[in-house]
Amino acid sequence: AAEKAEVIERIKAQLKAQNAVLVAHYYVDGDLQDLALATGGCVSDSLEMARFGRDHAAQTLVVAGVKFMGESAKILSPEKRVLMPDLDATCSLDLGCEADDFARFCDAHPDRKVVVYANTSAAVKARADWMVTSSCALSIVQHLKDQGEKILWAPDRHLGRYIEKQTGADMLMWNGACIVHDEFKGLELDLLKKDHPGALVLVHPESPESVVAQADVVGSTSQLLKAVMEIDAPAYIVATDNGILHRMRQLAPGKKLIEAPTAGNSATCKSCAHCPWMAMNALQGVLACLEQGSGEIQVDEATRVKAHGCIDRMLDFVA
Ligand code: CIZ
Ligand code: SF4
Repeated sequence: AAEKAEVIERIKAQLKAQNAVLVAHYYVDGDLQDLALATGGCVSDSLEMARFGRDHAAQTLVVAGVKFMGESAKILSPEKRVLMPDLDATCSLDLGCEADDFARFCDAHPDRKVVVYANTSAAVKARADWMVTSSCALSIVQHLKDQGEKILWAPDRHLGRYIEKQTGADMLMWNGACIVHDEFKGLELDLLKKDHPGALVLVHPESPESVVAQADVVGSTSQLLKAVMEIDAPAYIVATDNGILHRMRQLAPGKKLIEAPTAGNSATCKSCAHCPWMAMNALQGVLACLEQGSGEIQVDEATRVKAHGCIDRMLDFVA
């Protein structure tokens, strides 16, 4: 514990000396979330992390999250240095949607508007017309449908199917999934609900259809957090990465939070819904990237400018 306190003090000193700010995702270790807040940074979803970094006066952004989040921060803030504790921290959606394969898919369907989820590389965003996040995906696809557009969607098939069902849009889908959310189980959730009558079921739309179908609230991480704070219920069953429970407990103290079941949930494994790449973020890594200037995110300028256009289209739409 003494060692941890020392690492925290050294990070604080480095942040100050280098005019740097720490932004953390809801899914990373609670210590990192607390440190981000204690040092004037933020804890939020991927979009808010990028926006916060863009609007902050710091010259260096330390992004505790996964690679596409660091890239998004760099895309919005090219003049800033963006560091990450571990550049190997990525995402199954990003990994499963390689830029050249994706470009071929797009080339084969030139009649469709290309809409990609935030969880993609800068190179994939550069090939897209629109980027969306889980909080605005429905309204943007609805808008495109209303304009008579057909859509090419990538990479998360569960989120895509949910949007297709809600909007009735014509969507051709890439076959990607989040390895964390894909593991939530509808049958086990149904049984768990019977044990907790009246519990509010909160589901991230990267989850399978059988899980989304049982939700009281379907939404992005920020929307699920807001639901716990604002809606009264005897308990809340949460179907998203369990890293978010740390912030939920802080913002809604005393509320009963229950993790939604995954296949791994059993007497021996009660909390399997945690992203292995988010888990690569640690205090030591934050200190190392600040002290050594390691883990810097680079995005080539041509790619960055194109990807920026696709993110800006969304930002203008939600403004
Ligand atoms: O599942 C993720 O990685 C999410 C929800 C990212 C984000 O904050 O948009
Ligand atoms: Fe990607 Fe899923 Fe991890 Fe989020 S939780 S970074 S979507 S693998």
